[in-house]
Amino acid sequence: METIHSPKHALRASKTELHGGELVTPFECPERVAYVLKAIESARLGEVSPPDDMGDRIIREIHDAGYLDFLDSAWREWEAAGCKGEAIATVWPSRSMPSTKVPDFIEGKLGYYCLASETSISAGTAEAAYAAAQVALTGAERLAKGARGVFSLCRPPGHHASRDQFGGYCFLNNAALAAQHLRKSGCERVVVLDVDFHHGNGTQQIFYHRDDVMFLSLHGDPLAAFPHFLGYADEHGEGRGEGFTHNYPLPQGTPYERWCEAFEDARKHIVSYGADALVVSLGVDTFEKDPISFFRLSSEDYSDMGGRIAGMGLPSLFVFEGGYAIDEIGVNAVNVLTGFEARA
Ligand code: OKP
Ligand code: ZN
Repeated sequence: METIHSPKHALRASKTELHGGELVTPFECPERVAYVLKAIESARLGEVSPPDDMGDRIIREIHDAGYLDFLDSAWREWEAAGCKGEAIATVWPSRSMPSTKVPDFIEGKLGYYCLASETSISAGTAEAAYAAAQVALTGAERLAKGARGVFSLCRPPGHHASRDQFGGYCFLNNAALAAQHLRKSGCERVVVLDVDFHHGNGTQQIFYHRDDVMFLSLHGDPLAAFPHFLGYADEHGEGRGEGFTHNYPLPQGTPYERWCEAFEDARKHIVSYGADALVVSLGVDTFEKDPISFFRLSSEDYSDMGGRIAGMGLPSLFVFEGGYAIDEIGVNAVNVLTGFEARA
């Protein structure tokens, strides 16, 4: 299987994550990609190629223009305001002050365009996010040209990024961009299956009113797990999108057997939808040793997961999302891909 990868991911090297009331070194760090590349080599998964520059046409279809301008200028404006640390949102248009005005000053803009404050904006963040988007779009293009399986080794991740908000380590929604590119390249129906431990709130929001992209997510119950405010079982889509969103919130300690029951239900929806292509938001933070998550999958389980995904018989693009147990992150991710290839 071909991997698409850009060294520009390293431009995203934030030094601070607001975690437990402290500023810690972010879990979502550049070393994650190094470990995955090492595992790709050890497993002889296949070629690692740079992305093409696919431009910003699809990015502008998925994301809000004001939000994209904000991402481009946020770091400059933060520095110009004399701030010493990285850019962290501190005030929001929240339930009791639901303004839709976009403030002029960077402090207000940050709150307007941010959905969770653990994620700091640092120098180079926008450039890295743009490179990750190109990695996703290039993978989608390979699929559109006939590939059976492709791995877009995106970093930073994307599935928490909505049309106009960043957070949860995500800035541009790589999986949504890939799905949209597939739609514009001849696929009538596309499925995004999100197997990251966290609910893909951004992807759900982006496609919530659409029937041409089905979104399904298996994740830690939002009552207990980030992002807390989306990802419940009663969210099924709206308008034309009614019936095209499916959520599987799962409890603390979920083992692979329980995860598979949810997967099999999701599989039935995917198969009866009659999709032309599948985008997998591939996070491996469902791993038993993940430092910020609470499922119990083992390294071997990921091989089986890849086989099950292959069993649906769809051209599949794997878009990398989370996974923070970095010693095992590479083996776990690559196990999904080799498991896919063994049964594809
Ligand atoms: C990104 B991805 C912990 C709360 C914030 C953010 C998790 C983002 C996960 N103090 N956690 O889905 O792997
Ligand atoms: Zn995650």
